[in-house]
Amino acid sequence: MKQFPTNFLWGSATSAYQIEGAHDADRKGPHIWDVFAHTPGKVHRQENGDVACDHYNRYPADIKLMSEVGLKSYRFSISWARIQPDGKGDPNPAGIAFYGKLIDNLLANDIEPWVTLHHWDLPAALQMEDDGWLGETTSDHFAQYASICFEHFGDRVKNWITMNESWVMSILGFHSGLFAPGRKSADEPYRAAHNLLLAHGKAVRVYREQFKSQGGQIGMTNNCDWRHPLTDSEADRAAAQRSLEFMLAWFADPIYFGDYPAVMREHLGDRLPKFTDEEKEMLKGSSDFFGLNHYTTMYAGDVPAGQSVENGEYANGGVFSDQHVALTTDPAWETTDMDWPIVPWGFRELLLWISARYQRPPIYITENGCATPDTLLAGEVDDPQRIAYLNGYVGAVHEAIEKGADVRGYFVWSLLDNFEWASGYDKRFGIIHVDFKTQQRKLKSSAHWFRKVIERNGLA
Ligand code: PNW
Repeated sequence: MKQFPTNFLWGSATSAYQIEGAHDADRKGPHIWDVFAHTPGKVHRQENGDVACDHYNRYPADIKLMSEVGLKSYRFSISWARIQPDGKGDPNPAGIAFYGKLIDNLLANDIEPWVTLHHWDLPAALQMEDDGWLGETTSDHFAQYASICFEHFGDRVKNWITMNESWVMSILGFHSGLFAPGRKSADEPYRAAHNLLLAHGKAVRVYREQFKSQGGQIGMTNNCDWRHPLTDSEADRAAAQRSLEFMLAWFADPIYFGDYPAVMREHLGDRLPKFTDEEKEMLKGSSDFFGLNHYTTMYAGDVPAGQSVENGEYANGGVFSDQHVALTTDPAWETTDMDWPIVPWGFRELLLWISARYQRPPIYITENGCATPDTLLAGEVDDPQRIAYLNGYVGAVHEAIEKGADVRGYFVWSLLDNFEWASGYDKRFGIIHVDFKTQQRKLKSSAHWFRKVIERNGLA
């Protein structure tokens, strides 16, 4: 029996746009994902989050299901455009009321709320008027919005996450253009990332200066794959290290050390924005915990300077060329429905890498999970692939804890099948099946498996 620490937190995670629906209810303003999804050609089969899981109306029933699974905590995100329809100014009472009821209902069911302030759904007005995350004023607006949330919910919410996956927002939003706002640029990802970091820093400053008495904790969540050296050569080992620094240390180094990794400053020169001394001071030590989302692993191979990596299988110019790294996978690895390789040991390696680099921070796994193509058989979803994935990855977390990492919680992605961004509704990440036509829910076999893990506080 693999037993986890007594107070280990077991939960599930979602985000506002992926589950809420009610896209224009109660004065909610449009955000960049509303606009992006309604732009032809951006989302698989032209799907969108207008209705999604209708969680905005069905949250009480969804919380009952969480109880049934035995979840002790629930990570969800607040939609900024419900709180401030144009991203600025006075709060919208209906938005405050909705999240207030959600939080109260969770607490009444003994489920601890973990709240993400920004899971990609930037109010569209800020995109138009302030140039979104490329603009210098958006981070101040974010701190204002965060302050409203602390003021209205901080008496009951003790765990705050400022940003979800700044890497995804920067790279998929500003390099590949696959996600909102759909831009394709070599330099903009670095500028967007810079403003996301400043926004995080400013929100944390507000929390610590004005809401300290609430006694909560606040941090950032970043996503990272494991990057394994393609060969044992020194060049490939350095390439894997570089790749991790370009993916994770890009965001974590400023928060733990006050500045970007040296290797990024060297490779990028003036293309990488600089922090002032004051900003470095503000950022250093600005997370009470290390939020980590993890899904997969790839090999990293060295690409000598001057040689293009445009043709690599996964490496495709811009930020990937900047690193001089080519990413590949092992064809023998099984993959999920997202085509992401299933490599549990990579999770252990990544947790140990984080633990070593940042002096053993408290880590919360704020997302881990997989997409599998579910079919209903006699009304039931048996999803042994998801159970095998979760069993392997939760096992890897256990190994990392045994080897000294301070991992304190695990949130499965996701509670419900939901709107999987550019992939639409095809990709099913939930431990609870959702029929999007009837909005019926059904616990999958992975939910029953997870309930047992939670009850035993560990793996059999
Ligand atoms: C995360 N990548 O997204 C998000 O936080 C969730 O909203 C999402 O549903 C989940 O993971 C599954 O995709 C990611 O390309 C999207 O590396 C893309 C990547 C990583 C995470």
